[in-house]
Amino acid sequence: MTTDACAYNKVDEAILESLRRIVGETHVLVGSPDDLEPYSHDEVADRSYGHMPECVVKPGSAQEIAQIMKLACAHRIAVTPRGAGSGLSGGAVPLLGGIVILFDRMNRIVDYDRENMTITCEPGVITNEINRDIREDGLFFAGYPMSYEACMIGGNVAENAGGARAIKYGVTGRYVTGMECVTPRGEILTLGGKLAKDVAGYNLLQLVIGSEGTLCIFTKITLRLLPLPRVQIDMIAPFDSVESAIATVPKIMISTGIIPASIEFMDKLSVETSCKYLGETIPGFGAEAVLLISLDGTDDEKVMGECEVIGEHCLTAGATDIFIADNPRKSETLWKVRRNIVEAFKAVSPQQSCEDIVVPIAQIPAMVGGLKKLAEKYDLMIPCYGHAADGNLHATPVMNPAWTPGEWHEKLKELLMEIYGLTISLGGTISGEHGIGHKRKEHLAMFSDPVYLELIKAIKKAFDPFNILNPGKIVDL
Ligand code: LAC
Ligand code: ZN
Repeated sequence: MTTDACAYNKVDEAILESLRRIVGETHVLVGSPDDLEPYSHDEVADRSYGHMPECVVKPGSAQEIAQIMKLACAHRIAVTPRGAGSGLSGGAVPLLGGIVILFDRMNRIVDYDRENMTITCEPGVITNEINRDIREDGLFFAGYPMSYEACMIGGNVAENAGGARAIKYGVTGRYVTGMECVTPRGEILTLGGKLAKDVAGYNLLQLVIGSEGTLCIFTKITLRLLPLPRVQIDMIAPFDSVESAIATVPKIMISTGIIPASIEFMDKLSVETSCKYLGETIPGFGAEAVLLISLDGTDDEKVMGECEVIGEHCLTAGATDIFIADNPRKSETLWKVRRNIVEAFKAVSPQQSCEDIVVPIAQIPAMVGGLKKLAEKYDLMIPCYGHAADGNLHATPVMNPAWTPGEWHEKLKELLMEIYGLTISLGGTISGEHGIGHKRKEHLAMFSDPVYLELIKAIKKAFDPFNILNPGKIVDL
C-alpha cells in the first residue's frame, strides 16, 4: 500500500471511454485546466494545498459508483469523492490526481418517513434543504454547520460536521441511523437502518462517519429527525475583554442549569471583519468580544425565562449589556454575521490558516490565554471565533503584512506546532469538526498514540486494499 503518486495509473483515453459508458458522455468532464481547476481545492485559503484532478465524473446512482470503483481498482486509479467543496482541511482535494466524483446529480430526498421520524437523502442534497420541506410537519434535522446553505449532507457525514448547535444537539453522526455506501472495491453495502438502537456487531456505520471519504462513498444517508423547537431566541452579550467573555462560557451551563442550543464566541476582529464583508452591523459591534447565545424550546414563556436567567448571569460575569433579537430578521442578521466569518477573513487575506482546535470547555479560558501569548510571541494576529460551548475554537493566524510569504510559511509551521501542543496539553485535539484531510496529516501522526495510528492504517487497508479511495488523507500508509 502506498500513497506514492507513481503507484497510480493515469486516466487515459480508454479509461475515459469506460467512464463515459458508465455515467454517460455528458457526465464526464475533462478538458482544460481552467475547467478542472474548481475541483482542485476546497475552501482552505492556501491554494498550495490543492491538486488538479485528471477528470471529473457525475454519477447518477450507487450502481454507477460501484462500476467506477471496480474500474479504478482494476486499473489502480485514485478516486476522490467531493461534495460542495466547502471543507477546510483539503479532504476533497484529489491529492494524487485521478478521478473526482461529484454528487450534483445525486441530490434527491429518496424517502421521508414521518411516522418513523427519518429522512433518507442522497449525498448531494444541500444540508439547508433538508429542513425546508419538513418544517410544516413540525420536524427538523438538528445539524447546523456554518456553511449549511452551500454544503452537502454527504460532506457533512464524511467530516462528521459539528457546527453551532452541538452543545445541545450533538454532531452529525448522532443523527445518522443508516446508509447505503459503495466500498472502494465496488461493493454496495447497507449499514444500519431507521433504528434508534443497533448493537448487532461492530458499529461500522459510526466508523465510516467522519472517515473523510477514505473508507467508502455514501450513496444514501438516513437521518433521524427531531420535533421542531417552535421557539428560538437569540441574544448577544458584549464584553470588554476576551478573557471575561470566554471565562463566562463554561460557567453558563453549570451555574444556570440550562443548556442553550448555542453559545458562540466572536472576538472584535471577527465581528468587524464579517460585518464589513456583509455591509451589516450587529449589537455589540466594537466590543472586545461577544457571545451569541441561542435558546430554543416549545414554550415561549419558558424560553424567555431561560433567556433572562442567562442574560442576568452574563451581566454578573461582566457583560456590558444584553441585546435580545426580538424578531426573526434580527436573529438571522446575527447568525449571518457569525456564519460568514470564515469567508470574510478569506476575502481579507489568503495568507491565513483557519484552525479548528477543541479543548474540554473548562480549559477554554487557558486556551484563549495561550493564544494571546502566542500572538505576541510571533508578532501576528490570531483572531478567534467559534463554538465556545463545545470548547471548539477557530483560531485563525493571519500573516503579518510585513513578512514575505516564505517567512509566513516558516513561522506558521512553528506556530501551529505550539498551538497544537498547547491544545493537546489541555486535554484537547487538533480538529473538532473540519477533519485532518492532508492539511493536518503530519500533526495527527505527531500527536497521536502509535497504537491508534497502526489500527487506523489496518482499518483503511481492510476497506481499501489498493489504497485508491481518497489516498493521502488522514494518514500516510
Ligand atoms: C465556522 C466554520 C469555520 O464555524 O466551521 O464558521
Ligand atoms: Zn465551525
